[in-house]
Amino acid sequence: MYRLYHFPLSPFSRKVRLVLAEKGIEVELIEEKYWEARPEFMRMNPSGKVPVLKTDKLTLGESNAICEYIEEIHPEPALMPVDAAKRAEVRRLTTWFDDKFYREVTLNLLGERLQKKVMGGGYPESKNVKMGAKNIRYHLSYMTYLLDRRRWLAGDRMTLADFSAAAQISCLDYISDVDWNSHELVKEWYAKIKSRPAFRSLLADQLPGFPQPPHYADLDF
Ligand SMILES: N[C@@H](CCC(=O)N[C@@H](CS)C(=O)NCC(=O)O)C(=O)O
Repeated sequence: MYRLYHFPLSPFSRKVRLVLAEKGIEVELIEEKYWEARPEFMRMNPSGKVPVLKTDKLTLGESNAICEYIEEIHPEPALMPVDAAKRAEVRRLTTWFDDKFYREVTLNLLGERLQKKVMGGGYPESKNVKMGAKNIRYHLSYMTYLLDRRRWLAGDRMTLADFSAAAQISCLDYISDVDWNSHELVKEWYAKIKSRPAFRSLLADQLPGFPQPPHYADLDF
């Protein structure tokens, strides 16, 4: 039995939820307000970050450690290629979205517009929001470059890199910060991934005080 301590609009939690759902693994979701630093949660993961996966045998933090653990225990359907060079490309892009995209885009947009309010951390800093809005264009262009050459972000098969990207982008789509009209290939890619059964639970997420925009759960957005 798996239990996942998560936050609905945490991209890293979303990536793990997508991997579990894609592999058809049942999970009990426990919403964790990580900024409250609950002592029991801090004991489980001294970094104080979500997600944390708990099984009968272990308690594990760090989304990629969790995803690769799940991949090894439940190899089908595979989200990592067999070939070492292809696996390296998946890891490069997973890190791109978890690190670069998260710092340059997600923190500046979602962090300012939503996380600050949810955590009671004050008003959005407009210079950060502007920076996030500028940076997302660069990232969507890079995704377009990749998708012009490949069916999925890291190659011809869907991998963890696609879930890593979709997890970040779905959070920004929840606050209507993705300009779909200017990035047709990214829109097609997102429509494909969004229509997978694994995405359903993310599309049902509701954050009190932040209603979903109508297009968010619409598969023909
Ligand atoms: N590298 C971590 C990042 C997780 C992360 O930053 N989660 C955020 C929520 S989206 C968090 O818990 N932040 C709390 C903190 O940084 O103290 C992972 O991949 O799991």
